[in-house]
Amino acid sequence: MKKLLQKTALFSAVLMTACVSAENVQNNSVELSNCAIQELIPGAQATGSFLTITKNDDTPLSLVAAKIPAITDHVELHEMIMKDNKMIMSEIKEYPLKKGDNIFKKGGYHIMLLDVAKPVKAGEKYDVTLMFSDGSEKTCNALVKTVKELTPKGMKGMHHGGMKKMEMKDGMKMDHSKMKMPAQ
Ligand SMILES: [Cu+2]
Repeated sequence: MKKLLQKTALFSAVLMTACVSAENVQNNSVELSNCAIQELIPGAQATGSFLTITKNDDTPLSLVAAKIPAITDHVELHEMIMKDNKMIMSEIKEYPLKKGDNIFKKGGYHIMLLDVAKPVKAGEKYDVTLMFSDGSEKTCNALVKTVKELTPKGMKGMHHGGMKKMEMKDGMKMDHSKMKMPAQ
């Protein structure tokens, strides 16, 4: 019985998703800029996407997911948190947008591309689609940039403590094997 209920719930979820994507409503209250994806470091299977989401009004809206189908089907929203004195990446289910600029950048909130099975090289362009809590979407065409280009200026000079560890962790295959999420 429990299994049947689970199946029914799953089926409803699939139906709801299908409805939302069929409508494909574009969100008019947000603008996307500085859309970028970090090049894939040889040997790595994960990288990040960064951008600025500018919210033009006060209506409550959260970023709930992102899609980059030309690169991978496994995309997550991530934040950086301090754990045991180290900066580590952690998945978030939603990001409530504030009015004005919401900045996703290396070392902070970011869109994580996992299980990447193809090269992603500087100069290429890929669509990044953001999905919001009201069922709407917004797409930007992101330019692939080098690690150096995407590293915030303040981070480069920091050679001590957690920031360096964080910089080294970002985008490396090793770290993602440790952060397996339960299947949803
Ligand atoms: Cu991440």
